[in-house]
Amino acid sequence: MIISPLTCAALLSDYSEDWQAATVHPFLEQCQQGSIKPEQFNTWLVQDALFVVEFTRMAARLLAVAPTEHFDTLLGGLGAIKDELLWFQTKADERSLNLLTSPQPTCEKYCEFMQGLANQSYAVQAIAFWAIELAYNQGWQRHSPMAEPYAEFADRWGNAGFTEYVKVLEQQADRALMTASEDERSQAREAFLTVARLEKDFWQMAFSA
Ligand code: HMH
Repeated sequence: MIISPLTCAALLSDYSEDWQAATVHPFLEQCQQGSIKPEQFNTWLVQDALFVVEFTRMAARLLAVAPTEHFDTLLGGLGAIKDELLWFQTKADERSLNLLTSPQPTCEKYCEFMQGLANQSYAVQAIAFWAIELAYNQGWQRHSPMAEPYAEFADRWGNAGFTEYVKVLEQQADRALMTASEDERSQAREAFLTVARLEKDFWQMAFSA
């Protein structure tokens, strides 16, 4: 029997075009140039704050099914998310934006996808979690340095420490995939592609505002 390995690196190379579309977008290009319109940026900011609330719950569910040796990295990630939730509130206050608002359909779809992962194995959840973090790490990094006032946003996900964290998430996801069934591997592929599509749609949602 030939065992076909699946790794995060293989997903990135198998679906490089999808990944490119998830991490390179006019929204980010115009943040870099400083030409993005405030209502476009503010739409992203509010919707992403709503996204991160649901992402926090996804992180908690991931921790709940993770092997003990993966706790340290995931708890560090949850600590960063705690900081991020407060930071989003501060950024919203600075711009007089109300975060108690409804998600747009694209944001809602992304949140539903994350909720649905609750029924999936640790390996599938770990792949999705890594892909979500990598999308922002690479998306913001590829468009750095950014014009003010966007530099701190680019740095939040593009900084070297976050890059290291995402690399450890990749190792943990790869480790989980080593013992995954064929079914789980195909669900992991599916989850990766869904993240890529939803990331592209999320930029487009803000850009179209
Ligand atoms: C849409 N994807 C989106 N928002 C985020 N904050 C991240 C990924 C990274 O956490």
